[in-house]
Amino acid sequence: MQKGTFYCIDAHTCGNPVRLVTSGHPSLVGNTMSERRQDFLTHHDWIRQSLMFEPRGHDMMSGAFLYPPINIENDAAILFIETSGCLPMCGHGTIGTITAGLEAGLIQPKTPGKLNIEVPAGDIVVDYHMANKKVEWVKIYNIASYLAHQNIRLEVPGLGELFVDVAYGGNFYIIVEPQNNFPGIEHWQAEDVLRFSPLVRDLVNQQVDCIHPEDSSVSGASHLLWTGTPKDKSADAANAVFYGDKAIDRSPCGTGTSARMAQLFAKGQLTVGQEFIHESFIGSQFVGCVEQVCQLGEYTAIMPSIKGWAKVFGSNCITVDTDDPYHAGFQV
Ligand code: PYC
Repeated sequence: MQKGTFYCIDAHTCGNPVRLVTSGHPSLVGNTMSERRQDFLTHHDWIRQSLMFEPRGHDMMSGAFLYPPINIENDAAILFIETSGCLPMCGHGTIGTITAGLEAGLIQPKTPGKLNIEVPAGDIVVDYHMANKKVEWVKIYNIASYLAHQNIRLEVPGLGELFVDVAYGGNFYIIVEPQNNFPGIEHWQAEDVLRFSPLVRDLVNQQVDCIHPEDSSVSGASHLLWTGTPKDKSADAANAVFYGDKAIDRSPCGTGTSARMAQLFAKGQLTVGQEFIHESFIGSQFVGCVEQVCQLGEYTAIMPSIKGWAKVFGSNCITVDTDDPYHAGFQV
């Protein structure tokens, strides 16, 4: 039995995949994209699993659906899908979705060069530049980001004592800076990130609560951001961002960069208007900036921006048919 047929545009943002699904959208219930995200997870999650997990996807697979905006003043809404679920916000996913959506004519901007976009984490503004029908860059003015916890002490099996911070940039990030038992990401291999990240994540979630002050459906430290010295001297810092069960972001990670800037700002190491060039695990870069300061509940937060690029490299039509024993996808 045919469960669904999904046309997709495949792209990558600075090396990390973005599969923009252009047909087969389930209609979603809810007054906000956050409520619609919950509705998707409750009633339609098989679509995410079939399109993101093996054999149709892989550990790093990440994608999105474009929807009409709930508020007609806005240009579009995005629902993110990836191996670990539906993220409240995804920076590389937004850059890829906007690039693919504009190039394919799926987004009609009310004002050329500027878009107002609804995502589950809130409303964001996007600037972009297009030349010869190609999007050259996308700049996201992201949601309010803040440092949630500082200096949490952990005892990590196989590693020892570790001190970490937790900051929010659209997802909650555990940020690990170089210290006694972590020499910096430039001295680690991918295997180290994959081995220790799930252990650190479990320990942090046992020790502290991470709940968004305005949306309790956004909770739990889900991502890790291991920091270090960049390979390229033009960058300010390097990272390896771990997400899902086995993924290291190939892009510098938009929500991770937002969380990192919020952490550095709160510690007096970044100021308003200052650029922050973030290098990914494979050496690609995003340019971040602390745009302004705001209040989010009890927290002093920042409004960050992230600028990057994406390339569309193909399209496909994926069928999900129950005569395939692996139609629901699997993870190993
Ligand atoms: O760019 O925000 C991001 C992101 C989240 C997970 C992978 N990339």
